[in-house]
Amino acid sequence: MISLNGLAEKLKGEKRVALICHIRPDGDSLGSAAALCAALEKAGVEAETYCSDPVPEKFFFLEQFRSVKQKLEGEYSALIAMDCADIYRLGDAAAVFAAHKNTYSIDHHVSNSRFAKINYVYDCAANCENVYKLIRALKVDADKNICNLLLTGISTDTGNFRHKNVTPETMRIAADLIEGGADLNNIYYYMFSAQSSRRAKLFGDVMSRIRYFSEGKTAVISVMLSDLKQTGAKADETEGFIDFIMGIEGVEVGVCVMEISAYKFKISLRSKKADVNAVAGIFGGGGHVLASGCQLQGEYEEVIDKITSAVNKYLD
Ligand SMILES: [Mn+2]
Repeated sequence: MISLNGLAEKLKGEKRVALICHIRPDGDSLGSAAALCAALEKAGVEAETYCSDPVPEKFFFLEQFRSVKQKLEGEYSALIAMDCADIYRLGDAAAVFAAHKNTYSIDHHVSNSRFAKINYVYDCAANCENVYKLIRALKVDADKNICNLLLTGISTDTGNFRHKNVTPETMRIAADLIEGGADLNNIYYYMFSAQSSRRAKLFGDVMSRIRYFSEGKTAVISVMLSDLKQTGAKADETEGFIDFIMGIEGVEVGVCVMEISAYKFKISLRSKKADVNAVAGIFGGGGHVLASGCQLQGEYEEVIDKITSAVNKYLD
């Protein structure tokens, strides 16, 4: 794998780059892309951020998240995938990316498929940790804006420093970012606490129907399209639901089954120990050992049966 210094040198030589976030963008993908975008501009490289899906409004508390483009226009000397484990995560940009001569992937997923020409993949809590180190290697000043963007990614990918993926290095980097002017309390408010009354209603509805499997070791929540319709909440407002069920006594694995269209479900998996990256892999998905996802098609009960049976095989 290319070194951080090697990567910094190569990036400095680029003329105009697009930093591509994954579909259904999260704080880490957006934060790592926007922070690197700002840093590259400081290093004299023309840079912009792109996402094939619109950025959810809850991210608009930081200016840079408002300027993420939904179109790739003109010539780019390089395309850079941020926080994407495979090329399909690029959404509409996947074809352009595959056809481009000069592509990079900067990521932290163990399941990363090394789909770019140059891959920097380092397993850590958030891709923003990688970008923090890359910005240091670029030798540009991480201003308050950059610090806020990076801390947003670290905060969101660690459940605000609650998940098992947090390491001493995560905390050291976070400390540096706070020293650099990042406002953790503000980030926490917009990322985890602020919610619409529609989301609060959806939360109540979904939690009133938790289902248990494997003697209570697996908890399953389901978000159906009818739930979204009845409450008026949006699919991206369900973030954090799955973390709530992980606190239930005896629960080892949490599953969120989200209906995305007729007979099509997006599955999110969280685990205290069991390898849910392997579980997601059975269905063509992936992610991390303790947090992963996949998609399943079929009747709702059939999907529940498939995923809970697969999880059961990986429980002790
Ligand atoms: Mn991430």
